[in-house]
Amino acid sequence: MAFSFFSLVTGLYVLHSSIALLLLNKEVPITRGMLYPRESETREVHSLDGIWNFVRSDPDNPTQGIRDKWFEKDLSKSQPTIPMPVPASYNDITTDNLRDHVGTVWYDRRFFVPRSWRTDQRVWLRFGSVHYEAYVWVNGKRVVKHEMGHLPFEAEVTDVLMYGSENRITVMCDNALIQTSVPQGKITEVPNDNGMTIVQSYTFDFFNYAGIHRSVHLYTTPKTLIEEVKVTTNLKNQNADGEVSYSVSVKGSVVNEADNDLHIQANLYDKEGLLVANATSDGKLEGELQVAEVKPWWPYLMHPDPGYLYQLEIKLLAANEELLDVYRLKVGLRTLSWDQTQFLINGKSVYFRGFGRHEDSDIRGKGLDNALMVRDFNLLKWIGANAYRTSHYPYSEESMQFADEHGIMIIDECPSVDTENFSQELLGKHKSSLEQLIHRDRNHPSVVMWSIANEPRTGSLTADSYFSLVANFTRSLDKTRPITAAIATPYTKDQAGRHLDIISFNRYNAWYTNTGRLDMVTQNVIDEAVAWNKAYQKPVIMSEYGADTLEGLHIQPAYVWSEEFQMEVFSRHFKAFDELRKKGWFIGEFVWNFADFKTAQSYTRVGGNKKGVFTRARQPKAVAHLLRKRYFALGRDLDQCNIPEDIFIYIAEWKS
Ligand code: BDP
Repeated sequence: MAFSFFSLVTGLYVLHSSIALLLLNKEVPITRGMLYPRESETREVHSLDGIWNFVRSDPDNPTQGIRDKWFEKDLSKSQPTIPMPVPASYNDITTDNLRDHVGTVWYDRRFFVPRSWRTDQRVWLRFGSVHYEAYVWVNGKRVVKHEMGHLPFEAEVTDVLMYGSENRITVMCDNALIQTSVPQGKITEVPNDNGMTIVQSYTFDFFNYAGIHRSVHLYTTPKTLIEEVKVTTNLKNQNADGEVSYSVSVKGSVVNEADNDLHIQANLYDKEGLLVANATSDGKLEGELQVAEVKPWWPYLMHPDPGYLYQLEIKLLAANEELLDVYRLKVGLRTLSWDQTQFLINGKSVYFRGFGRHEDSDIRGKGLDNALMVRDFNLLKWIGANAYRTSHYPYSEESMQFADEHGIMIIDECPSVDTENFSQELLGKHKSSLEQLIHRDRNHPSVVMWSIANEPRTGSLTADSYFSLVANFTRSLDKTRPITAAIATPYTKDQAGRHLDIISFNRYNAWYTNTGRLDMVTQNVIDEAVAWNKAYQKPVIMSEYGADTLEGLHIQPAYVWSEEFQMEVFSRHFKAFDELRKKGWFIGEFVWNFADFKTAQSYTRVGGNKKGVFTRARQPKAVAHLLRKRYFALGRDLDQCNIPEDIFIYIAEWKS
């Protein structure tokens, strides 16, 4: 009996390990180009944002539009259309059940291309993001297909455009998530009152908003163009001098690089527009700029002048010095380093005080909204945060630029959330999501860490080999930043931590475990953080903690869902964090969540997840004032920042 039980266990183990071994490290497609569209003396940018025409497909017949070739003429000739704003999620725009639509939807619009664009140049069509899968036609010809929300894609459309006349763009977008998409979901057919219906389900805790989420641009480039710019920076002599290394790749050169025909003139300007360094690469498309008396990029509250950015001007020149193309980007000079106990920026140890967030708001869903973005950064600065994690997918490029400007550090997360049922196909897509993310964000000084997943199911041996492959792949693309993942699997079972540089854990003491027990928070947090550190000997971050809170609900003594309870939960965590900080390897605290956000319908969610420190309308709950005091107190103690005058309101004269 004992023997057969043993063989059964061994058999299962072998089976499990062999599944683990089946995951192979296959190549993933590598992104080219995709520089953020910027105007220059050689480039023009036109926006295609606005009101588009929109059709939802019959959920039972999602490919009808392809078969019937809806892209060959105006959508309105095939189906009745409704107006739809771009960028925006389509879900909350109408008053009917478009919110819960599963499958494909179609967009189209007409646009003019000026006659002047016919000259000797190229035209590109670029999407900031479409969730989840997009097929794009211009004048009836398919120009690009892209899978993965929250990431940009583009296509050259020079030869399909009609110059000096009207053109049509058609987009089919599919929101279906399956077991091999990133993130994963399930599509099932279930009986309803009228027969059968298609249902989308997913385990992650935010609404699967879909549509054309970010801006659509047409832009021109010369025929021979700067296709890629990769920048790394370094500081030397105790941050007195700086170095910017750049490498450029060019598309469409008539002669190859080895012939020394093309070269780069790189100029670096400071904030006042003064030239501080320049170099002309000699037949090469890369080089270094030395910056004396450099102003390093520092995080908010770690320096009186945070987020200092230079402008790097890249000029592509022909052999005869003819200017072929110009591209400018902002550059922050800083160094990152890490070891078994700390994470340093410019040689100074960092303590992260931040948030997990969402791109989410009323009506627009996950659509880019500049007003919301600027308000969010004002709130981040008001509350004294120095960091956030782009939970649980890449955020807009515009927000990454804003974070650079304001000195907010970003833990940049790919869209893999609740990762499970590890398969070869999933691994390929997961790696591709990281490849696209790193390609997009590698030049941002604000990006200080890559997060390769949120709450993956890391308890199995398959997870071990899966995350070893994902982490090594990420390192192969960027060695300058550490890797983390926000883990909720208990440390006793976790198989992923050994592949990370920094351990992040999510835990909801007094909420999902020991609900309401405020007396069971502090010691549990300390014990768990200590255990993670002991297991892996790496720096530890608490990447999520919090409690759902209905704004305006007050109950004394504290009771779940009340503002008092949220404040108490936070305060008990603060106590644990201060104990942990003394140990020397605890490097950060991230509240869940910055603001209330929408989720799928569930009886545990009242109109969505209410763990926000701010409401969905971006107004503070009571806890925001408490958190503000802590974040500034930490800033003063650790980084000698100034405290805003209004942080302590007058109550009485204290007699000591
Ligand atoms: C964590 C998830 C996060 C959820 C949060 C919650 O990482 O996405 O929103 O729990 O339940 O497990 O509030």
